Amino acid sequence: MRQWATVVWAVAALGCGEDASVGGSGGGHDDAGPADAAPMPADARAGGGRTEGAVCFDHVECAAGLVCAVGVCGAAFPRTYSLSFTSIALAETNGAGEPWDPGGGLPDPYVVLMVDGAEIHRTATLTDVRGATWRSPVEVELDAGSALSFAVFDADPEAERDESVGEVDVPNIGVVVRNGGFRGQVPSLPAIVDFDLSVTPR
Ligand SMILES: [Ca+2]
Ligand SMILES: [Ca+2]
Repeated sequence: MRQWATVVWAVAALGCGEDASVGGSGGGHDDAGPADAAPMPADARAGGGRTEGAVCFDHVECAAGLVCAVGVCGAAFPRTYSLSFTSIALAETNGAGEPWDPGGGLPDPYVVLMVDGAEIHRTATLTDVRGATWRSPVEVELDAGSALSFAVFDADPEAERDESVGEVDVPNIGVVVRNGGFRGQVPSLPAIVDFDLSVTPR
């Protein structure tokens, strides 16, 4: 049986500037697997009751199970979404508390996005930066059972392989699409100070 890591996510809702902290609970952490987040409550952005086809400006105005896509409430799934891993901020040292590069250089981050375990996008690798931003959206069809995850790496061209900073499972995709994305911290991965994955319906 899968065990959830004990985590607390700080998630900012897109478009309205609100911050919502969601507390998680659970048992031990499976060190071999990706970092998990506790599922957010399904009614986190339950909000309004506008039905399919109604005009909208924000997902929260649409009834549960719908998103506001190009100004009209429509079924959240299945639907094509634009995913964009827009930024990451890394700590001064890696997860082991050591310098990112032999000799003390800054990290060289890139991020791999996955749906159901298959890579769908890889950002460019940026050199010697703790804070990275990208503009490289990718479109992908998601359904209610899609498993979205991402893996963060520090490129180490002189090493045998790039350094894995961590892998994160995105919880509760139905809530994430209505929040417009997934962002915050990964308490079980202290080397990741902040990240922002934007999810926009097409
Ligand atoms: Ca470097
Ligand atoms: Ca490096």
